[in-house]
Amino acid sequence: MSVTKKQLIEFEKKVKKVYEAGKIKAPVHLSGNNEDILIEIFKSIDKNDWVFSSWRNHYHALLHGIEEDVLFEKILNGRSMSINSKDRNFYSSSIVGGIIPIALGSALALKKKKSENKVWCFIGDMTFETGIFHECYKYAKNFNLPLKFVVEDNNLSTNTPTDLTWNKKSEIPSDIIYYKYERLYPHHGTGSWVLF
Ligand SMILES: Cc1ncc(C[n+]2csc(CCOP(=O)(O)OP(=O)(O)O)c2C)c(N)n1
Repeated sequence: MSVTKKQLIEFEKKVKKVYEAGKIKAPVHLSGNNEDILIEIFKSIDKNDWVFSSWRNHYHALLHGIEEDVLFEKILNGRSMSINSKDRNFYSSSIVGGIIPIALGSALALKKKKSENKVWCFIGDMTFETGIFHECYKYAKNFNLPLKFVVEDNNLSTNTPTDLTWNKKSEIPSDIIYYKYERLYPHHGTGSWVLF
C-alpha cells in the first residue's frame, strides 16, 4: 500500500517527540514541506529500483517500502543517518557526495546485467554543486547508465546559503529531476535543546 502525506508527516512528528525526550542518542535530520512532490516522484520508481539517499532519508526510505516500525527502530537505535536495506534496495550515507559514486557503480552493474531497473540518487542542492557530482553525472550520461538524479533544493548547506557560497547556482540539466522546497525543520535536530 502506498504511503500517504499524512503518514510521512506523522512519522517525522513521532521521531521529533522521542528525540526531544532524549531517547535517540544520535543526530536526526527530519524532512518536511516536500511530501507532495516526493509522493509524485516515487510513482515513477519501481520497487526493484535502487534508491540512494543521504542524512535526510526518512521520507525516501518510507516511500521506497521500508516499513514504518522497522525504520523507527533503526532511528531509535541511533541509525537515522545511515539507513540501509538490502531487501528494499535502499542505501544512504551521511558523507556529502558519498553516495554518488556508489550509485554510479550500481547503475553500471545494472546495465552490465541488462537489468530493467534504475538507480535513483537523491541529493541536496549543495551536494549538486560538488565536483564529485559533476564527474559522476558526466560519466553516467556519456555511458548511458540507468542513473536518475533528483536534486532537492532548500538553498542551504547546513545553514550556509548555496547561492551566496557560489555567487550563483549552477544550471540544472534537463535530464535531472529538480524541485525547490523550504526547510520545515533545522538542518539536524528539531530546534529544541535536548539533554541526553
Ligand atoms: C564530506 C562531508 N563534509 C561535510 C559534511 C557536513 N554536512 C552534512 S550535510 C551538509 C550540507 C549539505 O547540503 P545539501 O547537499 O544542500 O543538503 P541538505 O542537507 O540541504 O538536504 C554538510 C556540509 C559531511 N556530512 N560530509
